[in-house]
Amino acid sequence: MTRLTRLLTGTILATAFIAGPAFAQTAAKPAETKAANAPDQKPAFANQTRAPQPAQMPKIATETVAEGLPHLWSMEFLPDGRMLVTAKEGAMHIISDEGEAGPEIKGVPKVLSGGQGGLLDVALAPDYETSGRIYFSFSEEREDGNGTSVASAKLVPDDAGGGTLEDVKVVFQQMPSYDGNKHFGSRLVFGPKGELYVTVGERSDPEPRVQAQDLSSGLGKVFRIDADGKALSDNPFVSTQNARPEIWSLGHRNLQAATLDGQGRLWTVEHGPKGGDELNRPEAGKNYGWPEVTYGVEYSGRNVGDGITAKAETEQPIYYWDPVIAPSGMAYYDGDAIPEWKGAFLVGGLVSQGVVVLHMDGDKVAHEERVPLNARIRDVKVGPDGAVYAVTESRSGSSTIVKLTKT
Ligand SMILES: [Ca+2]
Repeated sequence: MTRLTRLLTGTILATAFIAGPAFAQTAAKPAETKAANAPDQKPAFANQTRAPQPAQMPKIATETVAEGLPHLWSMEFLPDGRMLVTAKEGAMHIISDEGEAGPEIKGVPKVLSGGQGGLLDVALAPDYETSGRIYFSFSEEREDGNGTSVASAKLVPDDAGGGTLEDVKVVFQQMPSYDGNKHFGSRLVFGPKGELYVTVGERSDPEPRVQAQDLSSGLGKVFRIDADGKALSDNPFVSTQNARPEIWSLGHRNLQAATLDGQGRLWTVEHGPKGGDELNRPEAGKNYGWPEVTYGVEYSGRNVGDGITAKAETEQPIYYWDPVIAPSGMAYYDGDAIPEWKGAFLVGGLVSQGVVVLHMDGDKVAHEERVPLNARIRDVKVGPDGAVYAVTESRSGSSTIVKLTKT
């Protein structure tokens, strides 16, 4: 060992020692152990990726509560405790308390279910108990291509465990249309004032994806609309010339996970490139970077654009994953049944085949925990009983619903 190396080693050791208290909690190992796709990229702050596992992790038991279901995309609990589910091919069902899918709900509009398209998210209107109205997003075939659209309808359940959608109206269309079958998003989340956040994708291909930075395009955005699909008057770009007034935030890739936190604020997890999935708390008018600024690399292994991970006037993700988890649905845990998870985000992973639990410290991630479920997870919800429910999907096109409880 040369004297210089010794000196450097000494310096590093000394630094690590001095920094000890600040990094004390990083003694626990991160859940992720696989090599990064972009090992030269460095996080912008501590715990922006590979946060350590928590010291205390609950023992989780799993129970399949429904199986043999069609290929589901999303799930929502009805006020009576039954589940309302969407199937990618374009069907909607109510799952009985016994875990049986009821007859197909009538009146669901035709959806484009090829590729990543289909019947996507479903959400109950805030006044569902009196109005019966639901909102759902889907890939819509259009004359000039296709795109993600949002419809509203009145769900009228029947005694046979099925029901009918009445007064179906498409209230919002992501524009422009594009002739592709990838990156449709989407999730629907009602905010505390009844505003509806709609997340979409940027349609993936090189030509449309750059429009994530373009305020005149609806690709790669989070939207904020009212119950009729109109822009809210206090949206950030209502007075910006040529901007689409429904835009809330920009620079997103493919947003398939979104939820409110305990303060009623929107959080999202988006599919990034290879090694670039990210957690954000989208704020009004802010730019989340894609495709100019991102962690990760193209599927080919090449840089995305200039290969930069930070730039002025773009937001750093609160957290990112390299390798990716391939996020689907997410939920905020405010139940009591699993106390260790109180205040955590639960994110479904398609590729990671389980639920990712993000323990927060304010608006930063303190710990990342993984619950392996050995199945692609398409959606995650917290039940009225405080248990966590994960929707699985198989490559052969069927789904189950798995209940997670603390043992
Ligand atoms: Ca980003």
